[in-house]
Amino acid sequence: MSNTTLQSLENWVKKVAQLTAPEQIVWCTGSESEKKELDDLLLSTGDYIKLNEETHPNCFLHLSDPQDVARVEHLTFICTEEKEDAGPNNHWMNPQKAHVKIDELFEGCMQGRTMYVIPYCMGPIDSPISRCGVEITDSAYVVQNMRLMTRMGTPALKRIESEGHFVKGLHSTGELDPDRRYIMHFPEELTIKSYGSGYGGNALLGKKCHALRIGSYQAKTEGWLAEHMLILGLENPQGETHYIAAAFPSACGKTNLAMLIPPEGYVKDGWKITTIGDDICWMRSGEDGRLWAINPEAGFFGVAPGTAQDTNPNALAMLYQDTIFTNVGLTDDNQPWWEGLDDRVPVQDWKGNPYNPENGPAAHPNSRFTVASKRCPSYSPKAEDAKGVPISAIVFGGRRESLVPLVTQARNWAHGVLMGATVASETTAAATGAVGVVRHDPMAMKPFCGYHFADYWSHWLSFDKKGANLPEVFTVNWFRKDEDGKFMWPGFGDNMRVLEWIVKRVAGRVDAQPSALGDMPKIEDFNLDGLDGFDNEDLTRLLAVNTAGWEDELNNTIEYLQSFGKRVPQELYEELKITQSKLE
Ligand code: GTP
Ligand code: SPV
Ligand code: MN
Repeated sequence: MSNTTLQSLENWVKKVAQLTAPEQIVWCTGSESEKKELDDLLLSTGDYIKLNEETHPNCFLHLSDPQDVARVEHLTFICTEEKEDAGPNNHWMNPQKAHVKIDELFEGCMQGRTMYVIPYCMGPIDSPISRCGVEITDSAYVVQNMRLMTRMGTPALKRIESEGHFVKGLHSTGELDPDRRYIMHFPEELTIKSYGSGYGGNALLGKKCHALRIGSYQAKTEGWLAEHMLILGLENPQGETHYIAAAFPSACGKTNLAMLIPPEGYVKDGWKITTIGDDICWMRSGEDGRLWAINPEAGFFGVAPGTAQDTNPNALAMLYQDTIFTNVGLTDDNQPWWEGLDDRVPVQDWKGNPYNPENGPAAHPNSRFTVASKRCPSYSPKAEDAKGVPISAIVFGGRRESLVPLVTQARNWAHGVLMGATVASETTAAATGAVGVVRHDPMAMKPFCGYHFADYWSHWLSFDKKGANLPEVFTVNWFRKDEDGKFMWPGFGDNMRVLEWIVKRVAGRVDAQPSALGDMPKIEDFNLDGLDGFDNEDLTRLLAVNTAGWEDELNNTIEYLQSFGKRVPQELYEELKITQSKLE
């Protein structure tokens, strides 16, 4: 009996089985009994540690190989026929060579293992914006994560069969040897091959590999946008909701902003934030000229450290049930624990060793939780809406301890695209390599754009056409530090104050203070009520433009843009010149 009516899928699975030689093949349906069986299997193999059933029912801890705890950008390749199409922003390999290289690793790699076939849909099953894929993997842990992160199983398979096409993703954990590890993308073949890692973005192929790298390539070809953005709904006391999409690099605050709970005074006045997504946003122009967005994911793969009652209570509330924790510490009564959670002292660290602060943190800095979106108290029913939500504002940001002001509004769309293209941010533990180094991360897509950045910027600019009713664009920075290395802006829930100004600007309810970088809040329009230890003077400092510093930054930006060669749209240079002349 065949497993699917789609011959191309059946054939591909057969071909992969011939290459990888699994002991058995399981087609995932997404059923509850299948979930239970795999949980039991993972417990029996030691890949899962059962957490305290009273405090954390149906929650599990997985500890990765210590050499496999983050994305590996130096082993991630975009394999297009022409090298130039991948651009200087990507590592490139000739597709024929890449297939040979990685297929050698896949050969016989599933002997004695089970091969899981996971049909999945990125986005609501009935949305025209959604796209489907099939991931083949030999990791039951990956299956359980995909179960939470995507709409997987029979409904997805049905959609794939009726559409007749899908993104092919082949994954094996292999030997977890960093020297035998590659994450390869073949955008022109809508294919992904990932070998040698079981972690996050390297292994859950629907996420960064499909929804961003392959997705951005498809988006460019078909006229839409696949972005590394959260989506939130902001309801004001008048009952109007504005949807905001915001791009911050990995581990720079998307999950936190997406689930923000406003300060007390705001809640009293009737302000409310709802969550559509925390990591990825697919947008396209609607008939009304606006950009309409969906969250292609169905779950959160969020950073654990720093998640606490006073920073992100909505996130914490969803983590007491049906959650997979990866690489966090354990308390003496088997509860998950990470730095910043509370003042209990854990007994076990993320390597499974007895906790000793001299060996470093209990939780790995990139330790994560995986949980279904519907468990989030602020999750919006609009996230399930097939047509998506209309975006009023796009926000770009990064982690910058100096120079970049709290908030700036772009003069127009082209200036907004420049703002996005010139974001630089301090690196974090979300990828292997040095942490805290400032690097350019345009639109927070440096590790995720599946093609040449210059073409990507042209694509962004192309949305400014007749009939378009585009979002306003802003830049923010929550991470300025003072001389003592302390964050100057309280951040977290208080970021609401910046969002309020943003939606008031969108609605034309408030004036702005022009600056060389763009429009900024007038001090008197910015709500600081109830904010202890932060006054107008502090705000003035956070909105100041350091002319000399910005002259350097812009010179550096020009050099950066020039490194992308002739394909860079001239409009970006023109906008940059305008900013430079305003600085003088
Ligand atoms: P990815 O899942 O890697 O894409 O990360 P993300 O962009 O969703 O980042 P997340 O919200 O998980 O935040 C990463 C880290 O930044 C956490 O340790 C947070 O506690 C911290 N953080 C988030 N928002 C703020 C803020 O407003 N101020 C400060 N100081 N830290 C923040
Ligand atoms: C990121 O690094 O931006 C993440 C985590 O969201 S991962 O899924 O590993 O890419
Ligand atoms: Mn991310």
